[in-house]
Amino acid sequence: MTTIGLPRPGIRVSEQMASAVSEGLLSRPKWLPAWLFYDTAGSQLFNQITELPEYYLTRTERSIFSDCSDEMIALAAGGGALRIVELGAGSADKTRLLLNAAVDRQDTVIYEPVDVSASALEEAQERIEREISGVLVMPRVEDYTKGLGLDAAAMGERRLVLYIGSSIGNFEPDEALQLLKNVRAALATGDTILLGVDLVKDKSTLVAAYNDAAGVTAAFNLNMLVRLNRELGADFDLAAFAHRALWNAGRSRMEMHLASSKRQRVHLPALDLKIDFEKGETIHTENSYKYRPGQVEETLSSAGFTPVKTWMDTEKRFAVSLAKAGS
Ligand code: AVJ
Repeated sequence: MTTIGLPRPGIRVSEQMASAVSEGLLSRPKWLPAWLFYDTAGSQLFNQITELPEYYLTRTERSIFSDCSDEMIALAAGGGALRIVELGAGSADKTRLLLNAAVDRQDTVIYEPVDVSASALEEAQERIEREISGVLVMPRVEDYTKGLGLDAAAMGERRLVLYIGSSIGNFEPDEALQLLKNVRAALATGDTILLGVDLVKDKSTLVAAYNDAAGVTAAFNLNMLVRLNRELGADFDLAAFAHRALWNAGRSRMEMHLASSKRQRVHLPALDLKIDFEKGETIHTENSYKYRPGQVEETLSSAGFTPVKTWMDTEKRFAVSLAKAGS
């Protein structure tokens, strides 16, 4: 039997984490939110994923930027000055290509990374101001999934919002649309968004990208349980859960799950919870939606943007779409 009671005093847990974990593990099927991946170890594992041979997303998007960033920046600027907002603090190296292109066109570029993590923002600010002269970093500690507040830009200055890396893929289609509508509402007519999305492709390429031979993605997925063990005093037996990656064609998404290899009970003392697992029962940890070519532009249009141009690699693995905030 699964029970829930009052959180045990003595273990400090954020309200957000406590409610997400108890809601998810008391649901059927069980789930945990993908944002839980990104503690310090998980962020390092994600950086390793981006360098794996099977994980084509990061290097494909980077190659699109290295070929086309000048054109992207010119179209976004439209002859004026640009200010660049990034949703998520950005692992910098793709963002750097765009910032360099902007610095080539104007003396100073204001870069506004938006992230919930103040430490991630500090790191990004330090690195970017050191590496690219001419960029002034103005970080914003904000949860952009709950709306976006931007100060008025200077006269004649346009904003370009970067939402790259297929981050939007973690959201359900209706949530993704709402997020883009919120971005539109924070912008002025003529401002632009650059959206990077992963595209539908053959199943074996997709599955390999989320189930690499070196096991880094498996470690990334299992790290969620390591985190719950540490932060909630839970007793997940890591050897009794296995990484699963599967392509859900009907919903056009890659899914990650953790499957229990036996019937077992897990205790989460910080939440005063006991959770039972059947043999083979799974915890759904992530969805990564894959778009059809053309679907990105449709979604942007529905959110109040006018598509300007979409760039893809020659194999049509990944798309970067620029769209203008309509009047
Ligand atoms: C950071 C959400 C784009 O969905 O591909 C990588 C995270 N999950 N491997 C993705 C992830 C498994 C990644 N995003």
